[in-house]
Amino acid sequence: MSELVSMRTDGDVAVITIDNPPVNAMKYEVRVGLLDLVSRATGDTAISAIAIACAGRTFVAGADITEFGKPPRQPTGVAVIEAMEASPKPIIAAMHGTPLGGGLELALGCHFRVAAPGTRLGLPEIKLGIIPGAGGTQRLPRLVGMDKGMTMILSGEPIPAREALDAGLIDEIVEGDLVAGAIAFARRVVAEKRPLVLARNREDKLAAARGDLAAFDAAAANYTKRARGQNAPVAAVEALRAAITLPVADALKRERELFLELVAGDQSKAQRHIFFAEREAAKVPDIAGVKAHDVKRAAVIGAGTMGGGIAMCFANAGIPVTVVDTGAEALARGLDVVTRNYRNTAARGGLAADEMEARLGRIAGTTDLAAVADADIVIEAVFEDMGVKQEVFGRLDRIVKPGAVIASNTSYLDIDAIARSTARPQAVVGMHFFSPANVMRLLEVVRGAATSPETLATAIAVGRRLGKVPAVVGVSHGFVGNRMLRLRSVEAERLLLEGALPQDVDGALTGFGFPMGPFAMSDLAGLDVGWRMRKAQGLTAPIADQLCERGRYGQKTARGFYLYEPGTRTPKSDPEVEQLIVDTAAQRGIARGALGKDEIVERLLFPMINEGARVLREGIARRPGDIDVIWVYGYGFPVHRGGPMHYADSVGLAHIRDRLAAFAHKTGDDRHHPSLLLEELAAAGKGFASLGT
Ligand code: T1G
Repeated sequence: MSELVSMRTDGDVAVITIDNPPVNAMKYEVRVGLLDLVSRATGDTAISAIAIACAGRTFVAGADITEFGKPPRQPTGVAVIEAMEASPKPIIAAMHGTPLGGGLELALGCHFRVAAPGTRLGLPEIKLGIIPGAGGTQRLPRLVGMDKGMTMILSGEPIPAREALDAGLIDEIVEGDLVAGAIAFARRVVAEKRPLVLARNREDKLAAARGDLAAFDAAAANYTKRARGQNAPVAAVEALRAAITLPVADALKRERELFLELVAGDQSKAQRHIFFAEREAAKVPDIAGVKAHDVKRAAVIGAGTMGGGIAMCFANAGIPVTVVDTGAEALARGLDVVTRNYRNTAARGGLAADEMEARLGRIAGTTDLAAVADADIVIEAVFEDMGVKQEVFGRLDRIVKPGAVIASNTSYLDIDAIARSTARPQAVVGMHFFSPANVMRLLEVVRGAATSPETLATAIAVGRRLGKVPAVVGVSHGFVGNRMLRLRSVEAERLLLEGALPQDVDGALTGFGFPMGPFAMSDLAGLDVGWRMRKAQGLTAPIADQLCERGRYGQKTARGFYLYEPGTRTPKSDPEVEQLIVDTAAQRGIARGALGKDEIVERLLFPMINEGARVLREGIARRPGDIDVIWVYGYGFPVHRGGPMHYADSVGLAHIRDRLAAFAHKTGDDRHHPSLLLEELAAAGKGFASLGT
């Protein structure tokens, strides 16, 4: 018997309720309780039907992820589901909130499923580097068909109740009291003697896929070609293919084998690390319990690319936002880009027309700064220059109402210096969005020396409301992400002089799992952006600077490190660039030689990991996991490697220390010298994980 699962009866209907806050994860005690009560209700002659529901904010949101990697305890979720499927009495799942993973699989083991409006149902296991392991790959496509089943399992994205009803995943949407609705549904099933057809025995929805394996393989290839070295998508496709090629019992067995292999693998360990690190990154112990200000209105200063994207975030979250720009033309241009972005999304079917109009309706434009006086939060996104930002903050200080948060979207500059240009530095914080701001999930929240706990708590809460992953960092040039990126960029240029070509360096990183390499990324962002920044800081990049002097700014000029055919974004190598690299190396007396993929990866990642260790030691980042979350959500670090610090532990810090020492000897670059923290941990045979997540 378990405290976490209870049963009551409503006439001849047994109602089993799971109550395991915060998300009713199906941990061992829940499984024990469920199996016990389902058996009891099944054996009770006074009971004609069973409803399974959950207390709290959601139906079971999956297996308990904290149990993974530990010795499995019986009964498993599979055993509980098999017991339910053996029941001669109808079992109805009554779902609300987010029935996900093992929670939805539990419901798929029931005879019927009803849900409250607003329920979002999914199998997100792929995001944890695994596949559904309790029958989801077999039962879901049998209810919704292979196309939808494949989309849900390979994307890991949940679907809303209405869509689930239309697809046959649920049998009814219950308005009002969910459990009462489930009991009424159960009574109808009994009264109408409806046949108890298990999802696992449904074959009708798979007939089409069975008849066209080629179509299945083609659809599956669309997913696996984007796997970038991840094992789970490939395994998910194998399990789904088994659904249309093997008897269900064999296919279920194969699914379980694949699941157990993946859950024990390094990729899932890395992705589970990111799952929990993402939730930790926004936790700041010394402001625990501090109440965030309520934000009803927002304002964005600057209608450029970042300003427009940030405004879309607020509009998407239902928060009215005023965009201010000094020039009417710049303002109009910025708002046009926003409108075009929404229209493109709507045209691709990613947004309903009425929702698009609603979001556009929440965005107002003005050239009058006074219009932001009653905003609860103001985000400055003007030109990346200290003087310009201090001037803007000085003016905002005289306009914005007391108690409002004034944030800067600077990606490098000193938040304390910006705050000192106001009389209320406690209200100033950094909110560093990543481009495109309406797409990228990371938000570096920069805590200044004077930032008050309320201001920080508000910035974090707003970040979450905008659907971002907030990570709190301290003040340092480039904060955490860009500070580490600088090391990688310097090394990438150095590798060109030593013998690599842009496509070698980019290929090594995409082979490692990044979506794009440093040179293709620079061409996308525009080489002139970095050039301006370097000039302002008195820094150089031997090749990039010369490309800019030749007007090669990347995609926007169809020439950068690569060539781009008109209308394409496909990088093509350019002999002119290769000659420039060879000539520059010769001028600097650098002998060029062969560089292997592994050496290139080490040269790019180890110096930035070393800088990450410095960032930790200085307290600019609180936890190694924060750095991992920043790199996974802001810089495309492959999630199945867990971010740079988790990856470093998988390689071994002693190896990294030794390689860095060799790099330092070769390059003479002080930044290559193993940092103190790295030295200490390596000497102690420890990893970054020993510092706590
Ligand atoms: N196991 C353990 N802890 C969990 C958990 C889970 N499945 N889900 C959430 N938590 C913790 C989380 O760490 C946090 O803790 C707190 O609950 C609130 O979460 C066999 C094997 C449900 C949409 O992948 O997506 O089933 O930080 O902050 O924003 O096939 O949590 O407070 O200490 O995220 O409202 C599949 C994972 C598992 C869903 C709620 N299920 N969870 O979001 O709250 S694999 C998932 C979520 C599986 C089977 C396989 C979200 C949420 P703390 P939160 P939220």
